[in-house]
Amino acid sequence: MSFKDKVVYQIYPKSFNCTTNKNHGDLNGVIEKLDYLKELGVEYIWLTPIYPSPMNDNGYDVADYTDINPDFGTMEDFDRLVEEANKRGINLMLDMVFNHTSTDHIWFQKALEGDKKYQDYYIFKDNNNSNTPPTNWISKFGGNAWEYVESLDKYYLHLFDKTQADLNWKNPELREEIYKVTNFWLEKGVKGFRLDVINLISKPEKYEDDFIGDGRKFYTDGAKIHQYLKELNENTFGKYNDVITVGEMSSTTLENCIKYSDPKEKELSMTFSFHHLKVDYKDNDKWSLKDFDFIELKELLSTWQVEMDKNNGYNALFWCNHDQPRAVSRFGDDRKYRLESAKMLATVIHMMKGTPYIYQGEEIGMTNAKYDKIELYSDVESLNYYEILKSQGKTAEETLHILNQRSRDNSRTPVQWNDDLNGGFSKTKPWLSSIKNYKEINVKKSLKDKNSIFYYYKKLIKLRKDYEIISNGSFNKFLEDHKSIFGYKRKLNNEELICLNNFYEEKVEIEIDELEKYDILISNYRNTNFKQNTIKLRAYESITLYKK
Ligand code: TEU
Repeated sequence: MSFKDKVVYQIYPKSFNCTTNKNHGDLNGVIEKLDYLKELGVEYIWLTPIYPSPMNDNGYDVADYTDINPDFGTMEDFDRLVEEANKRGINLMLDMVFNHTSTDHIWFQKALEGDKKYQDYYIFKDNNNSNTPPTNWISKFGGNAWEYVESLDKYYLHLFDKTQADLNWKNPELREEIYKVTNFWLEKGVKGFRLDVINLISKPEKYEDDFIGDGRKFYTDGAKIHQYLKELNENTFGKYNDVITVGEMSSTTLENCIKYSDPKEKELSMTFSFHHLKVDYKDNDKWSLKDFDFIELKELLSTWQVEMDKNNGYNALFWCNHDQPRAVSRFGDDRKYRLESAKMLATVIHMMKGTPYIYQGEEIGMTNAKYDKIELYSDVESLNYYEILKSQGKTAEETLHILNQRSRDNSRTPVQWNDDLNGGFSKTKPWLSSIKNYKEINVKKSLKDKNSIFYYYKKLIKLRKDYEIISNGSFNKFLEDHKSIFGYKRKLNNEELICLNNFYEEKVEIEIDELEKYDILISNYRNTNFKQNTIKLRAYESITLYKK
């Protein structure tokens, strides 16, 4: 089965569409919008976690892997969703959080009661009267990564929130449980999995302090990771030839991603990596701002394109997800050139080799929330860092300014469906405030305007199906050192495609040999500025040329 000409749409159910009187979205809300997604042309939906959960990390703290969070609906709703999606040629991908569970999970609860079997499902370390955590590792959400349990006189490891306890993959019994869970969903007709921070599951033999970093070097792409993935594959989704998998790879390397996604290795179909989304981190620190480094951005994306392809790896392509600020606010201009820059950014990703992922709202050019009060933020990471940054001497105002750009809440706001109250998302006040611009930016308006970002995405999705060069052609760097254009070429047999994208407002001219031989495949301006062999690209202009 080839999935390489298909596009995935990510849904964050809590913020997608509400069909009850509550303040959050639900599964029926997804069913209600399937026709909309069919119109867009996507063939997979990735649902972020929908399982029972205390929701301290919005579902990434799973309390039961094989049930549905009653806030989102019932198992019947889920079955109906699979069926209704399938009727429209859409498959479902579920988000599996196998690095950790919620501390509300029955396994953890039994561990707390002293059950040794379940203690061995997690990573507990004796206190031994030391009263200091086993290592100095820092949790991804701030603070030390170990939590003390007085009743056991032990610490347990949590790389994320303290209510997200890391699982012990060394334990074969735990691994069997994970296979059971995966098979449960496969039997329900799920056709894909997104594996949350899966490259963190292989923990070290020895636990030691990290004197330079936050500890990640000891557990990222760990010694047994490839073995664990091969076994998971063999015991679960590897038995199906129509199931796709994408691993979320935190702080990974190209070499590892090649191995994770090389079909010969029988691990995963593709990987998400994040290096290109750190080009605006000052000193590699998410909470220190700087303008994005354009040359570095191009270099990273291009190198991953070339190297993954050369070595049989395969990329998941994306700018946006529920953890990232909106790309149009980050790399584009979300005011004057919102339309142009959103389309340009879309082109950059969709003309590359790999599987493109669209995050809800991206297809209409939704922007960052930029809340002006800390009370409006909800994400555990943002609230923790608000305190941490202030304790480091930043003023409340400075801290808010950082959250305006870096908070995960920026992209978690309710989808803007129309210009009714709350953007048509819900009748009651949503769990996270709608962005005020919903009157101008919404689905209803986009569907009425043939020039909208929505129809541009629709066209990109269709082009991938119609032109094999997009899914299969080789990738060649082009204009590598150019200060404002991100250009690349694709080749397949005698076909050639040139993708040109202006990342800035200033106009720029470039020369293309034998320009007259090319047609325009897609562009975000109505008419083009061609003169002999030169093209003048206007603000955020994107042009893709094609010749046969
Ligand atoms: O995210 C993993 C992850 O490390 C980041 O994207 C994280 O949000 C960032 O490093 C913080 O600065 C995954 C999920 O996508 C995220 O929503 C979860 O919170 C996290 O795992 C824990 O399950």
